[in-house]
Amino acid sequence: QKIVLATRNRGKIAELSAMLGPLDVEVVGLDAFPEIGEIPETGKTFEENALIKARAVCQAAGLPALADDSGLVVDALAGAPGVYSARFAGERATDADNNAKLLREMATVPPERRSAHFVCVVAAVAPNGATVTARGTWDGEIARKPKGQGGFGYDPLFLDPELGMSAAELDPEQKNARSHRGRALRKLMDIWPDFWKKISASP
Ligand code: ITT
Repeated sequence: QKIVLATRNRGKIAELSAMLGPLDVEVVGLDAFPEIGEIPETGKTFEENALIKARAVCQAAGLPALADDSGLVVDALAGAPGVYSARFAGERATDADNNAKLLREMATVPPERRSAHFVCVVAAVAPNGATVTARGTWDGEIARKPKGQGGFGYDPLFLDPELGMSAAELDPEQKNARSHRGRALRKLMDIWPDFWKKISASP
């Protein structure tokens, strides 16, 4: 059985692919479906957006699809950038643009108010309508300057207080073991057999 990974974010593709090994499914990338264009993420929650992406790709590809909607929630910024994390500095913003904006907005925030967390919701949808979602979070703090070369997105600015390292300083296995995406994926794996049974059932 095949499943389409409904994301164009290379960082997510690397992390999700590495963790999907145990599921005994063939993971197909969106590259195999050039006809699938931008999917408007109109939801107000991570759950809504993950489902929007998984449903759109499932319908277009005619195969089960797995989507990830994720982002950084910063307490001192009243939860921003949240579901707008990819577009924090504008519609075509790069990771560097977004990180620069985050540093600017946090410039005057004292150490004791720099708490934040990452959120990841993964959603899988099958052609017969079977649906499953799982959420993971990762608590940390926003650094004063970027550290580390690994990961993607806001990783160089996200400090894990227990390790005293940024997410970009962790190797991929260490990051997956602690991250919002790793936690969401492990929860998904727990409920996967049930979902897979529903996939083969008639609608
Ligand atoms: P797709 O919709 O194609 O999956 P996207 O990058 O637009 O790709 P999102 O809308 O879910 O995905 O935005 C998530 C953003 O949150 C992402 O671009 C990063 O900036 C940030 N983010 C999510 N997970 C992260 C992680 O593990 N480390 C660093 N930043 C992360």
